[in-house]
Amino acid sequence: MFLSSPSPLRTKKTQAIGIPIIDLSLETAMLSHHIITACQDYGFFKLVNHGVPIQVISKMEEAVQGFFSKPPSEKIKVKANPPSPFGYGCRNIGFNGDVGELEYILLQANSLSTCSDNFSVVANQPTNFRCAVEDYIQAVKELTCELLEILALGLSLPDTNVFSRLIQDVDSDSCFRVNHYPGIKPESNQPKSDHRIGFGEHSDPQIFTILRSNDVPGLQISTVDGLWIPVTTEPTDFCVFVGDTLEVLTNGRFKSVRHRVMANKSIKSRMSMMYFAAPSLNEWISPIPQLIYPGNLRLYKSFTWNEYKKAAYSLRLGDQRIDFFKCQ
Ligand code: GA4
Repeated sequence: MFLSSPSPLRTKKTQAIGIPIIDLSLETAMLSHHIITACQDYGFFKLVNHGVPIQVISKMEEAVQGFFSKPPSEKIKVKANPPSPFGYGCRNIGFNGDVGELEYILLQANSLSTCSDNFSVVANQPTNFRCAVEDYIQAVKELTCELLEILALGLSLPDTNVFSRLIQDVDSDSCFRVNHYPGIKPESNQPKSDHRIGFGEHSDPQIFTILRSNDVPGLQISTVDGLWIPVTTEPTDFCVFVGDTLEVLTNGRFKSVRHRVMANKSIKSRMSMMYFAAPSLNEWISPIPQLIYPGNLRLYKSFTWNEYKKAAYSLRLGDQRIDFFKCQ
């Protein structure tokens, strides 16, 4: 069901903003209608009753906590080696000078243990790390496919696998990231400014992002008219983000959501884990023909995911990279 957030945020510009909360256990026709509305209006929704077992989530959390609690000298051993972004990173985001108050691991989600990009991270952890990550990725991948099929159905597309087949591709370029925003040490003199950035404003380049975090706040999403809304999360729920690629595939009907994370102000660490569902590198991305019709002209050119990804890595985190792919 499409529930309104329990305590809607009141602002000067709008009366009340309720972040969409979607209950996956509801009946499909209603569900697809509500997911579509959320993707159109916010490019974002919270997902409850998603069916991913809590044990899969908590095993994953324990495994990554083990990694981040290692001394910096150990973590540095598996540091990302540009031009590959995969591995451990601290403060630096991408290759063009973006920074944030976090450390992270970024992994290829496909063929986790055999992919050479991941090798140093995965091979250096206890075996339970690999199993926990593999089980978690498998569960959120299945969930993502289910959501994408519900979307295609709701859009009345003749092929309900039109989106999900992109991430089921054996060569899908999906990735998995865990962000750790360290807590403030009680005795520290760190400035208490409200504007420090944990992860700067951006939209995700992929199709869909499935995020799960612990209960430490920080995530904010931007509305279409540029208001920032804080998103509170329950450790058992997921947040779903429309990425740039889904915006293009739906010819702009769904909007990729701009979001950011403010630096952690609490003593407890914030930990978030994201599955970024992406096509294979050589997949062509173009607006689906059924979503182009008189009065709704084609908005985006065709390009491969590889071209889009290259553009993303050549620009800054906050750039509107999708604008470079608009039709004249
Ligand atoms: C944002 C979404 C994912 O975290 C990510 C990020 C990637 C990175 O951190 O390496 C990017 C960023 C993200 C978008 C623009 C480029 C690429 C950093 C950056 C400056 C893994 C992704 O795919 O794009």
